[in-house]
Amino acid sequence: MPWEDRPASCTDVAWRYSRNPVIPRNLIPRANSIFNSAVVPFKDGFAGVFRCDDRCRYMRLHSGVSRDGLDWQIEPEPIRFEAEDPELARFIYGYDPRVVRVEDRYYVTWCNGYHGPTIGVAWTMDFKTFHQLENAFLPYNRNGVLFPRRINGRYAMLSRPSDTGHTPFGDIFYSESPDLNFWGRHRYVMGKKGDGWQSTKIGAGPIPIETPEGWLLIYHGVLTSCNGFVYSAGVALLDLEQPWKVRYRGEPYILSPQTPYECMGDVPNVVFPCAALHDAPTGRLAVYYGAADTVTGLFFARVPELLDFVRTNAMA
Ligand code: BMA
Repeated sequence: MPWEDRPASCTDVAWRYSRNPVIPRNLIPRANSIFNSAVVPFKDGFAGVFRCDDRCRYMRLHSGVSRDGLDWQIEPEPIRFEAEDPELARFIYGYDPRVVRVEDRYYVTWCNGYHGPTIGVAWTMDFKTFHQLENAFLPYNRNGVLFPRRINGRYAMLSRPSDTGHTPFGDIFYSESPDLNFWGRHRYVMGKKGDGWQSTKIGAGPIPIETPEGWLLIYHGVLTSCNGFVYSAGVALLDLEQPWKVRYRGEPYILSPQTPYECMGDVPNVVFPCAALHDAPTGRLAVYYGAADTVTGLFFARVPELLDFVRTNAMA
C-alpha cells in the first residue's frame, strides 16, 4: 500500500503524501474534479469508486483500479448501477462514495439523489457490475459508512441525517440491518462539539478501523467562519460491540486545510476523508481525502499513534 515515513521536520500525528494531489482533477476526459473518493485492496492491487463531477457539473461515480494505490486508471464512463426496480434505477446524482469488503463482496454506499440526498447501497464482486440495493434511509441523509463486519449479527452503518442543501447542522447516528434492506435500531453516536473545527456539523469518513480497543473513526468536522464552511478531520474511538458509545473523541483536528490544493479549488478550505488503507502488522494507515472539492489527496498516519492521540487529547 502507499506509504511514506513522517518527514523529520514534522511532529504531527498525520502527514501528507509528498506528491499530493495523488489524483488530479482531470485524470479522465470530461472531468471537472475528482475528489471525496473511496478505495480498497482488490486482487493484487487496489480498486475504488471515485466521485467525478463532469463538465456539466453533474455528480457521478466512476470505478477505477490501481496496482500501487497511487497511479489510478479510472473508467471514463460512470458506473451504471443495476437495479430491478425502475424507481431505484433512475440515477439522479451520486457523490461521496465509501467502499468496504464485508464477507464475500464489496459494498458501495454513497449520497444518492432520490427526492433529495439519501444513502444509496450497492454491491460488486469485480468493480465492473454493481448491483443496487434499496436506499438505506429516507431522505435527507449523507455520509453513510458501513462497518466492515456484522456487529452482534447485524450489518451496521453510520450516517448523518441532513437537509436538502448545504446542511448547517449534523450529528452521526448508528443503524443496524439484518439483511442490508431494512434498517433500524437507530442510535445517536455523537454531534457537533465546542466552538472550534467541529462546531457546525460532523460526518463519518472512512470505514471504521477495528482495533482491540475499539473502532477507530476518522470523521470530518465543520467550522462556520466569516467566509464560509471550513472542513477538517479528526478521530474518535467507538466501543467495539456497542459502536454508538464513544470511548474517546479527540479535541484537536488531525488534518485541516492548509496547503494550496486544500485551500483553493471549487470549494475552498475542505479536507474530506472517505477511505483508509490499513496494514495491521505495521499499523500503517494511508487515508484518501477530497481536497477543496477538486482533487484527491493522501495522508499517512500510524494506528497506534492515532489511538494514543485520541486518548491523550480526549474531550470531556
Ligand atoms: C458537503 C458535501 C461534500 C463536500 C462538502 C464541501 O456537504 O457536499 O461532498 O465536499 O460539502 O463542499
